[in-house]
Amino acid sequence: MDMRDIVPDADPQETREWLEALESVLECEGPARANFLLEKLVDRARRSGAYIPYNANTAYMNTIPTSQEARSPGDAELEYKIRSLVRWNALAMVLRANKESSELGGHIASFASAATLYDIGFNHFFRGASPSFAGDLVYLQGHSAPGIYARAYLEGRITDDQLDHFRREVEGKGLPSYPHPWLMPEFWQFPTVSMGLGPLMAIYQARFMRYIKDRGIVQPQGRKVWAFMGDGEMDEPESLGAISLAGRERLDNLIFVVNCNLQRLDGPVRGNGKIIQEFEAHFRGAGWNVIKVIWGSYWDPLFMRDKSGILLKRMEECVDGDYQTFKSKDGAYVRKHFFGKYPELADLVATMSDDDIWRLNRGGHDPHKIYAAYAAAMKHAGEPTVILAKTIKGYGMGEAGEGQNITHQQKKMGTTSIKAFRDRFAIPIPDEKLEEIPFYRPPEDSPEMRYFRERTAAMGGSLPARRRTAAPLEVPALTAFEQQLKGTEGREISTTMAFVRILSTIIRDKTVGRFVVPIVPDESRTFGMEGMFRQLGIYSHVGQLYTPQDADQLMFYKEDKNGQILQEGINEPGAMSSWIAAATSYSTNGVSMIPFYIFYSMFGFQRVGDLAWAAGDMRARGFLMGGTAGRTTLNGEGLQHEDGHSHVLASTIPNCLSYDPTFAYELAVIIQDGLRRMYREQEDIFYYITVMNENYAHPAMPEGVEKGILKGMYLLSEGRATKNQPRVQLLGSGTILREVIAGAQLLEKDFGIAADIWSATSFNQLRRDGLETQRWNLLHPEQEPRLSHVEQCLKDRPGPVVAATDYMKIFAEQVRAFLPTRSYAVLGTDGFGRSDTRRQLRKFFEVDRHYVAVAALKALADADAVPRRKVAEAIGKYGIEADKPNPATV
Ligand SMILES: Cc1ncc(C[n+]2csc(CCOP(=O)(O)OP(=O)(O)O)c2C)c(N)n1
Ligand SMILES: [Mg+2]
Repeated sequence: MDMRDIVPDADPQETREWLEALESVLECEGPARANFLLEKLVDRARRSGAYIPYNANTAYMNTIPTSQEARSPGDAELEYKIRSLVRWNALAMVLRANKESSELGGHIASFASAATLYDIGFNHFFRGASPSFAGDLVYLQGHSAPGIYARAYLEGRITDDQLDHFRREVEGKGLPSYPHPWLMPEFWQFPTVSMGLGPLMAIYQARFMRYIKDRGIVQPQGRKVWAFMGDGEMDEPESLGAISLAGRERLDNLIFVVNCNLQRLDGPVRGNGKIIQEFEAHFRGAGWNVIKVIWGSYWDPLFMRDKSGILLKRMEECVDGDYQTFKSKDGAYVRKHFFGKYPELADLVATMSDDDIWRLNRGGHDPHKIYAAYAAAMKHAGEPTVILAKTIKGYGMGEAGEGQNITHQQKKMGTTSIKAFRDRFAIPIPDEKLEEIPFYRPPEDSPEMRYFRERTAAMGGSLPARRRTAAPLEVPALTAFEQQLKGTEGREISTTMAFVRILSTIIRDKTVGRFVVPIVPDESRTFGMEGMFRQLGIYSHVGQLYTPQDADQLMFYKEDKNGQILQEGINEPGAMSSWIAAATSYSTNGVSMIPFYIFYSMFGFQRVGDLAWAAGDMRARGFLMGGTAGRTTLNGEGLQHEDGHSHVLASTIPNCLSYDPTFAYELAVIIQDGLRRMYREQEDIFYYITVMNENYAHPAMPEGVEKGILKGMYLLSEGRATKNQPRVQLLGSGTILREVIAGAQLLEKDFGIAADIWSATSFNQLRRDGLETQRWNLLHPEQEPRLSHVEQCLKDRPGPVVAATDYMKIFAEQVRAFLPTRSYAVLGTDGFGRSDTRRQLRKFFEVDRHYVAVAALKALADADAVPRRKVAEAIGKYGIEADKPNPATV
């Protein structure tokens, strides 16, 4: 028999004696002593060899006993009225939008289930920002947005007109579907609608809050991070993936609220199980304080009267599928199918009417139970808290959706349902007006509005609210990077090493150094950054409790309470979430931080693309450094590691600027300008910069190239200026620029062709500039046409254009549209990577110097500038196999 099976009570007399003994300990000596004794008993049983299965669950009841519930000091009746109005306006905005056009969509059922959870938080727990307090941070469930707008409407922060333009943003006054700081930069803080990212980011936000406190950058304020999420959302690996970090780090500044309405979009979350119990086990195992809010106050008297435990037994045996069905029916159904299972249980409710039974509420709809849970969470020290609140999806929607599988998608309601909703929540709108579904805001001097204003003031201000700027930072001038500007004088180093030196310079800077946050997944040694462990320390809230193995070495593994580095382990989504917390610190903490997240470029956008998108939406400011980049530059690591497309992915994020520099001085110019734009000018942009591990000599910066570096292309060197000599324009980026330079030498030496060489630091930026120019020209047909940067560079430079990079051809392809009358050939690394030496890989992918030369000759031959046989001659001379398989497809 499985020990977890429920066994009948073989000796009730003995059971009673044990229970009485326990009760007396609880009464006389308290719960700590009771716990001690219970643990001792279990331990003794285990030591004697008895198999006692581990059970991470407690009974399917509220965690906080009725006798210990903190009581709300608020006016429950007024709060109910206000909450009802918020419910109404949230519903009305979705229904009105969909009357206007059924294209618009929106959600009613999710907020309907969560309204009380939010309301108690806003009224009593979420503290707004003031000069002395930076504000609590609240991650709201994305598709509950209508409810949040509805509250802001009552506050007067959002107008009727705005509510009426929910999901109609193009004219400029509308409201975004979901929380998007990009679209409402003074309102929304956290984009949460991509399920799973909210919980993950909230955990790292709480940890980052502690990091800046431990490092003395901000003073302790007792701020909290609250995160609301759906029970269906918890199936995302991101949602639960970092809960052990929160437990391990004892983040008691973090509170999760999981709205367990038992449903997701298509149907039940766990029809055959109990989602609350499942979560309880996960979170308890991960070291969280778990507060279950399952049953509302109307159940309390039943629990009191039930001496045999039959009620709990029935509650335990029902699965979520049953609970959902009960709430989609009525009181009579619940009497028959829930209570009716056992005559003794049916007796318990015999004197109650069907309406009374129907009124037996769930914990997540009971303001008293929620208040008690939140109050306990606020007080709890040493662990993060999760509140598991049981609710009904579509609460109040009645026949139009309550507890029904279709409810998530329901954006329309018939007049009968609207009327029922109005009556249920006593909304003062007369029958004849119901058709219009008008918004309702009580008069300013009504008791509701006075109370509402009072509560908001008591909480220190309104939420959500977002700060757009922080004090600007005085960033180092370009001259600070003199070492990179003057080149390496023949010494061969990688751009990764150049970057580490640039980073050290910034960290040493007296003004901005302490705001730098170096973030690494388990990869510092790969990038030659291990020297920073000792120099800066790896952040740990507890410091270092052990003597590191390499303590006798110069660069030992130093963990430190004041450590500056965030070493996230093998955890790119976590590292990215830390980066986001730091990159938005100007807004959330009022202090600009300068995060550099250095990662294996293949495990960047490809792995955490959705977080990078969220970072764009959040107006993150910081640097993402894609290390070991380039499909043929990272040689031995093969298919999974060789990145030939991260720049293509980076280009999809509108406010991400990406660069593929070759030389140390380019890197210095880009980073310095990034510091200036993000931290002095406070532009909401972030950078993706690739750095490589190939060693070569770096020249000194030519004069006057800074602007070109930043715009994406500048003239690196000119071909010989002899008259009538065929000429080509060669573009290259990253390490492949060096193949382009070598290719130019071959062309000159072997074929007498002059080549101008361009360093194309950013094809992505060139494309953006080109598109903007094209657009302007389209809309201003009678004005002097403008030239894109590519055209400006190349207009007086004759000959076909050839570009080569270590990325897919589409990367350099992007500028073709801006060279309409020019021949333009592109070399790139389409296809899966493989392991070999750099030389072999570049030959395989057809991006080496020989291919550069052949491509240039072919373009010249097509223009009748050289005879066609010259191309064949080059193919022969350079040993190119004409019929080799296509690297893009093998
Ligand atoms: C990554 C991602 N996948 C899918 C969706 C689409 N989606 C929006 S809400 C939803 C159901 C949410 O269910 P749950 O988390 O239980 O929240 P509830 O609405 O029940 O409160 C889905 C699938 C999404 N927003 N993000
Ligand atoms: Mg749900």
